[in-house]
Amino acid sequence: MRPLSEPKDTARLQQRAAEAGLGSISEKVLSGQRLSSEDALALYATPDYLLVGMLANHVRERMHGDLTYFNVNQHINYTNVCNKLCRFCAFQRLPKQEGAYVFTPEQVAQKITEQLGEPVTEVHMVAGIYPKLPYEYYLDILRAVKSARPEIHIKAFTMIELMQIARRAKKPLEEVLPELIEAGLDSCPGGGAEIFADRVQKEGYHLKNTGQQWLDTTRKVHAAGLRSNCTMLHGHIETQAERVDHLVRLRELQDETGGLQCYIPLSFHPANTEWSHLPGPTALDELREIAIGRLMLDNVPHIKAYWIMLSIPVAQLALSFGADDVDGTVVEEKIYHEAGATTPQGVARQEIENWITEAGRIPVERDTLYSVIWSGNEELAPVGSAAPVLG
Ligand code: V47
Repeated sequence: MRPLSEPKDTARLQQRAAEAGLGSISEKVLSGQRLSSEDALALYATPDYLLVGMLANHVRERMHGDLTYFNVNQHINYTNVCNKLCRFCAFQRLPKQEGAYVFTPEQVAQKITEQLGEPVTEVHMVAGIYPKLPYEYYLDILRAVKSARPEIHIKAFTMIELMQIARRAKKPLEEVLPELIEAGLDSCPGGGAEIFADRVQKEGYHLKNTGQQWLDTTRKVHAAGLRSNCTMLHGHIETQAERVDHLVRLRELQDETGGLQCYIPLSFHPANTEWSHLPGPTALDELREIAIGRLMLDNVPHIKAYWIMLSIPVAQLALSFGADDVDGTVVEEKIYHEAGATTPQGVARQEIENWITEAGRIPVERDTLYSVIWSGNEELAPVGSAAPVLG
């Protein structure tokens, strides 16, 4: 097994980069310097995908060695009713549409109770925007989860949900967040960031928050003491320059707050959406997106290869293209499955451990805040410690 910080043969990497006209980018990567927007555009432009992956893998191994994180989690989507009409979404329903549902707090608690036999440490709870739901409903579903499983970590509510909750509370978010925390909220997921550029927001999801509102809301979440994740939905109508703009704005936010734990590039799945005519990204596009995310977001500790979206084989490859996390067991995923995902809706903990090992990496079970729960290598990642990040 390789040690966490083994010096790598960088000469071959440098030579390959020089041949591809990316010598100066490679030098920056090897010496730990920040890449510019122009560098990112050059990484998108090169046909040498493998080189981009090798550079990202260099950074991944510098930061995490072979350690690869996962958790035992479950998803609850408490309603699919939504008034935002996002063109990329297959999950949303109008209130009277067939298949529309809203879980009561009791039904939410029931979903948690059903998993009590499993070692679940996190519930990921997000949903559509249904204006009829009162402020109390959101507090009640948090309390329902905690009363069913007091020790579970609740990672809930994307920025648009938080904006809606504050609207229903008729109070500023700064006042609402402590009340949500009191009711059980522990952190926020990274979804809903989409692509920040106004052009894409106007064309694809004009009723939803702007990119600036997503960033401003996340800033408030971090100021309230919560950690969160971040995402970018790629492979639809956005340009490469708009992706770079998105990554740079995430990096600037992280310089300011330090509250982002993990970046997850989300591949657009077209089935059953208004953009079903678009092809969606290829596996190579997905791997390149993971790699460029790792290279650009030098201040975000973790890059997640969300296996539900990528498929397990592509997620395994992503572990050599910059990713050091694969999300978790998931249990009941709906958003991607409505949009044509053919992966299972959940896998056993042991399966994740096995396929991380098959990919030549060391599995480490973490909690939501990246404390080590179980370790495939106690020396490198002791149980109870914070996930090591080397540089
Ligand atoms: O917010 C919706 C996106 C997100 C589609 O924080 C779609 O740890 C592709 O955010 N094709 C939900 N994407 C998933 C998400 C997430 C997943 C795993 C971990 C974490 C985390 C966050 O999926 C939505 C939206 O941006 N989405 N529809 C679609 N058709």
